[in-house]
Amino acid sequence: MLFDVPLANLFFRNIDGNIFAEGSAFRGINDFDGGPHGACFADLDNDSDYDLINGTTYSGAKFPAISNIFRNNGNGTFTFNRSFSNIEGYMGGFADLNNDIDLDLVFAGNDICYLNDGTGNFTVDPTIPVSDIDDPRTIGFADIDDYGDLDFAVGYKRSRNWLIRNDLDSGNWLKVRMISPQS
Ligand SMILES: [Ca+2]
Ligand SMILES: [Ca+2]
Ligand SMILES: [Ca+2]
Ligand SMILES: [Ca+2]
Repeated sequence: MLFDVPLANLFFRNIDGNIFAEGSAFRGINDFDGGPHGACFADLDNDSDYDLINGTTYSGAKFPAISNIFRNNGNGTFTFNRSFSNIEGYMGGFADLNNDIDLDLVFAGNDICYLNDGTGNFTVDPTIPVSDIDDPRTIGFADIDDYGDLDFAVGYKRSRNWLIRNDLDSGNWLKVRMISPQS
């Protein structure tokens, strides 16, 4: 998938080996607002299909900074669900931040996160202690302190990078070490 300016928003489906067909209009995702860049697919509403969010980069009369969620109709076409206005960052990332088995949302560089109610509806929740950010680009999640919750890092182009530790004190988790049978 490719989003950029001045290119149109494009969706490429692999139809035969290294042959791709563009089908953004057919799939209902060609009408993004803003200067779209990062695309992230994840199952936001727990119905076993991949939904989509696009990140935006900058605001202005021509490209307002609006990120949109599109839900998968179950057949590879999408329906617009909701927008997020004035969002920092090239992309939104999904991870289960509160260990309740649904995917929550953080935009790279934003100072809030959004918690999922399990059906793909997001509400503003814990603040994220970032400051003096400039041009956030990307976000990645991992349990870096081995406490059973997902922490994350945000990469910036024009300011220092941030590593955010999740101080979750609720929710259940189990870490399993898989050991293959001895032959
Ligand atoms: Ca879904
Ligand atoms: Ca769906
Ligand atoms: Ca969650
Ligand atoms: Ca952690």
